[in-house]
Amino acid sequence: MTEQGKTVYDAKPDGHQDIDAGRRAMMAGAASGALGALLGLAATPAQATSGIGFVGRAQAQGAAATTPAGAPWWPSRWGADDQAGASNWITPEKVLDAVRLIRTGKIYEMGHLYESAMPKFGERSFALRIPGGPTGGPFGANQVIWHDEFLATEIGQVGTQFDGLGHIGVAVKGQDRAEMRFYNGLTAAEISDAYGLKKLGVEHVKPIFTRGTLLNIAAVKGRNLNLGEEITVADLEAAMQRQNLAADAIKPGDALFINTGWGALWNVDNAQFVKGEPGIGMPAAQWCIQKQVCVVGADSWAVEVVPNPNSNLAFPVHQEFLTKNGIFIHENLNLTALVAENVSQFVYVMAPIRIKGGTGSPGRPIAIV
Ligand code: UVW
Repeated sequence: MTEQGKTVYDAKPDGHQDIDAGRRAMMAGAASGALGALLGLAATPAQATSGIGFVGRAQAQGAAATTPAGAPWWPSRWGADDQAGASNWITPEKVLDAVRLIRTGKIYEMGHLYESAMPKFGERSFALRIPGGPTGGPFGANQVIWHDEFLATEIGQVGTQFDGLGHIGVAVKGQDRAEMRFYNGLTAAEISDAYGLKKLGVEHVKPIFTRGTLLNIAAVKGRNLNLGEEITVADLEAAMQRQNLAADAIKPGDALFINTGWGALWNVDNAQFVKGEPGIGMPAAQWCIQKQVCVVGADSWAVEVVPNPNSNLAFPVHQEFLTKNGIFIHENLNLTALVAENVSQFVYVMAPIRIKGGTGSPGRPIAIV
């Protein structure tokens, strides 16, 4: 609803039960393309071709009370100007607490190789070229030669990727950029720019050195999880019990990782890997938020269940974590070595690359025990 030209949001509690008819129309409209098919969004042929979206339907009904993702979520707990989100948890005290988990000094890789053959979401690409061969030289009496690489890619959104706060938002009023809201309520009108985000770029994320916990859900189930299989709160708690982790083993500012077994498809059946995935749903996401974690990661490309069991929703956990709570998402992790050695807790180290205006970061996350 608007009041003197200003949008007013009802302070409804968080949740997705109150999706109105306009929103359903929006999701149905989105379902017309290949992405809609991937997400399992259903649309009648008439809806799919009508172009009826959230704005048109909502205006027609005089609705638009809350945001499509629930009540407004800004200002953030770290202040109205914050752009670092849950990386604010990483204080010197937190680092010293994490260090106590290091007993042997052994380091585990948590990322995959970056290569063009890796599975990629949608039409994303990764094209590496070494011009020349060698690129330069020979020069000087010493005949120096060198190689450079040229890389064309969605640098923060391919392979093992750390989603930043400018990656995901909520279109509150359809195509109105002044009402496309991101973390801290920042709008697309304020932050979007073809040459890099003006705010919420990944350069604002502080280096992360914290306690990490890996919950092996595949071990709880005794099998790798299936496409579209939702990980519940009961699954997370069963994994904690199975791994002899106390109920308070995950502390504020910790990172949480989930092994689904979906990673077994990486570079084995890439078409299946990106078709959908098992992952956490909204109740499990709320569980993570209550634990006040800094990062949630998994051996899958979105961490959350795709398609969502509620066929009206597309990537709601992304919005819940990144947009509303400033919690980072670390995707396409390689958890094989940690799982093989039954490692439950470790130090997690990830310093996102400071790509000015970037939506995310590649990197080489490690676990230390
Ligand atoms: C999207 O960008 C929609 O997904 P992801 O963050 O999993 O790459």
